[in-house]
Amino acid sequence: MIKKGLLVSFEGIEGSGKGTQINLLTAVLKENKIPCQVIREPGTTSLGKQIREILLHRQSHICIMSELLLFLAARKQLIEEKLVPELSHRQVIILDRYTDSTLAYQGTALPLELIESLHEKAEIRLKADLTFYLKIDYQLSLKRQKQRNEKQDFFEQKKQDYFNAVLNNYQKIADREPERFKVIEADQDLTSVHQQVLKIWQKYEKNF
Ligand code: Z5A
Repeated sequence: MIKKGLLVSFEGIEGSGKGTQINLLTAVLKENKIPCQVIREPGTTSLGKQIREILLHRQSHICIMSELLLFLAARKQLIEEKLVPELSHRQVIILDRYTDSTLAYQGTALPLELIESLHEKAEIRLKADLTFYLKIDYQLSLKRQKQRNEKQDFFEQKKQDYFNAVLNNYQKIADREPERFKVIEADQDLTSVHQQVLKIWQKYEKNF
């Protein structure tokens, strides 16, 4: 495949504002006539939707390795069915979560090296070109979740220790890959967070 598109992902714990900031960035791209689309992981392909339902609203125990393999199955399908064909066009594909989520979340129970080697074995090699990590702490995540007052899914029911481990894993990625994985302080108001995203995007856009 000749890759003409750009893969931009958003990461962060629940309520960090991924959906909100994706909408704001998409509006700017559209205003500037830059073709773009948003993809949610898992959940964009038909298989992905089914896997999302199994994982988020599980009816029985799923062991951690099966959980990991299900996320990978959804990702593999997404790459084959959607990302590879779409990236052959010049456009920005914005991913609401991608491989870093797996390292951060499933990495709370499994070694990061194992997760990376399974990606490699499954030939999931397509990496995000640019990632915005919306960094907030657990207390703020909880507060925003409560404001929404929605029924909690499997991951949202997890406790503080779990989310601190997720945050720790995100930090490891930030330390390891500062060029790609951009940390945004997301405990500020919507507009300030958007300005930070735009500043990074505008620098990056020049190479696109
Ligand atoms: N998961 C995994 O374990 N492994 C994997 O490989 C992958 C995923 C891919 C999918 O959740 C779950 O799957 C996820 C990890 C796991 N765990 N959970 N839970 P998801 O992606 O469907 O949902 P989410 O991450 O939980 O998204 P979210 O709760 O919708 O959060 P968000 O998109 O980051 O936030 P938002 O919807 O933009 O904002 C949340 C609320 O806060 C909303 O009312 C906003 O108006 C408000 N908000 C946003 N920004 C601000 C600011 N700056 N100030 C004040 N209020 C704000």
